[in-house]
Parts: sequence; structure tokens; C-alpha cells
Amino acid sequence: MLKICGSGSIPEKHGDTPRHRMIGQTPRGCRLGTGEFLGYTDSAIRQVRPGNRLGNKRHRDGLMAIISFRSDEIHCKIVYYGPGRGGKTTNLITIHKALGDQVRGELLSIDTSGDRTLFFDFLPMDLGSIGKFRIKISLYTVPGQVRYNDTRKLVLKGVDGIVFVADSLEARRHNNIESLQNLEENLKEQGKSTTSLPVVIQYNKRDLSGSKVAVIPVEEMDRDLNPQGQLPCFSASALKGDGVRETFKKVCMMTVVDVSTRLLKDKGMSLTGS
Ligand SMILES: Nc1nc2c(ncn2[C@@H]2O[C@H](COP(=O)(O)OP(=O)(O)O)[C@@H](O)[C@H]2O)c(=O)[nH]1
Ligand SMILES: [Mg+2]
Repeated sequence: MLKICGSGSIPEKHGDTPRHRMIGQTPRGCRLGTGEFLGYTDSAIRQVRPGNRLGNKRHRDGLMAIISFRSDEIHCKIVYYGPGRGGKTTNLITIHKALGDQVRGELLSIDTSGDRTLFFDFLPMDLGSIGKFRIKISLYTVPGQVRYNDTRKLVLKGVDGIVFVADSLEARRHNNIESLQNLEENLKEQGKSTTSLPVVIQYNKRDLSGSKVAVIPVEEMDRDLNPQGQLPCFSASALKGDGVRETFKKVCMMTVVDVSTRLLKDKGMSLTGS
């Protein structure tokens, strides 16, 4: 269900940092993990306290596509979901690096008992606006390991669009299937499903096909994860940057169209711009 907010914590202008300051201070000695190999340093990924942002009213209530009249923004939430070690963080870091300073917010991290949830906001300049409202998109990753399901549920609250990052390694086949089932179960608790939301599937680590490690053929991944063929799928190598942009562009487009369609129905607004 859509909710319109009279005011909110979204900064008046992009580039302001009050929201990030509200969340917490940069901790000393925060560890980086996979960011390191992509050239991200401690200062580029800021760690914030768990609970503050993820536990705010919007996420608790599971509301979708927040509208802030104060900042004239419609806020959409896209979550990168999938098995642990599949490449979600690599996707997010690659996207963050590719976006210009003018449109992207700071890359933030919440440490959730050993694994991290990364997120940042950005203004997609090429997706136009809805009525007088600018569109703002937040990208999130979830921790993939089975034991972090509570965090995944929290991150999924209020989701407007999903990228399911599947691991092409044969050894991870079962983890892909299990993670997709887990996504359906968690969405069901919010009264949603992968058929009611914009969902894009990414077959990641395709750079490993032809190498010594066994890789699942794309057709088999289709049979496992997209048997009806109704979801858009992209082959990718997040490590090399291949397919990351295409996946990201598709989910943004689908999400903005879906949100604007719902708004149009509810409030008589329309999507304008290019
Ligand atoms: N060969 C290859 N390795 C990748 C690719 N994407 C991610 N990785 C590696 O897989 C590991 C897990 O990646 P990460 O992004 O942390 O996965 P996450 O747990 O889903 O966030 C890291 O060592 C990455 O370097 C890819 O496209 N190809
Ligand atoms: Mg990760």
C-alpha cells in the first residue's frame, strides 16, 4: 500500500548529509571485506549502527514507495537478494562507482553479526519524474547466509523492486534454489510475491564458464529459477562489470513504472520526463 508523508527524513537537496549524520558516526577500524578488491577504502563505505535506519517507521510497516512533500521526492527501494557469496555486494559497489558524485549518496554499511548490509541512495536522472516529484532510489544488499533471515526480512520491508543475484557455480546450485524459496517465503509475510513485484534475475560469475570450475548452463539456471520464463534474466560478471549495468537499468525502469502505475491509480499522478 502506498503512503504519502507530510514530512520525512529525506534531505531537502541531494548531497546534503543530515540523514546520514542522524544514523551514526563513522566507526573506527570498520572492516571492509569484499570492497577492498574493487578499490573501496574504509572512508568510502561508512558503517552505521544496526536498527536506526532499517528499523525506521517505513521499514517496520512495510510501506512501499514513500512520497516526501518536503523534498518533492518519491522514494523507491530496490533490494539485491540471493545466496551468500553470489556477488550482491560486488554488484552494488560496481554500480556505486559508476554513478556520478552528483547523483549518488554515500555508500553505507550495517554490520549484522558478521555479515554486512550495504546501501546507498541515488537520483536516477534519466528516469524522469512522477508529477512534480523527483524519483529517488535506494539500493540495498542483504546478507545471504541462511542464518541471517531476520536481517533479510527487515531489509525486504517496503521493497519496491528486486534483483535476484544467482551464482553460476555448479556447487552453488542448491543455494540458489534455496535462496529463491526463502525470498518467496519472506515476501509472502508482507503479502507480496515475485510475481506481484518487479523482479530481475542475474546469472552472475559467467566469466568462469570455460574455466576449470563447473558452471551451470544458462538453460539449466532458467529451469531452476525462472521456469515460466516470465522474469527478465541477465548473464553477468559483476567482478568484470559485465551485465551489471543492464540488470540495474532494467530493475530501475520496471520499479519506477510499477510505482508510478500504482500512484497513478491511487492519486491521479502521471510519469513525466524522458
Ligand atoms: N569470478 C567471479 N567472482 C565474483 C563475481 N562476482 C563476485 N565474485 C566474487 O565472489 C565473492 C563473493 O562476492 P560478494 O559480492 O561479496 O557476494 P555476496 O555475498 O553476494 O555479497 C567475492 O570473492 C567476489 O570477488 C563474478 O562475476 N565472477
Ligand atoms: Mg554481501
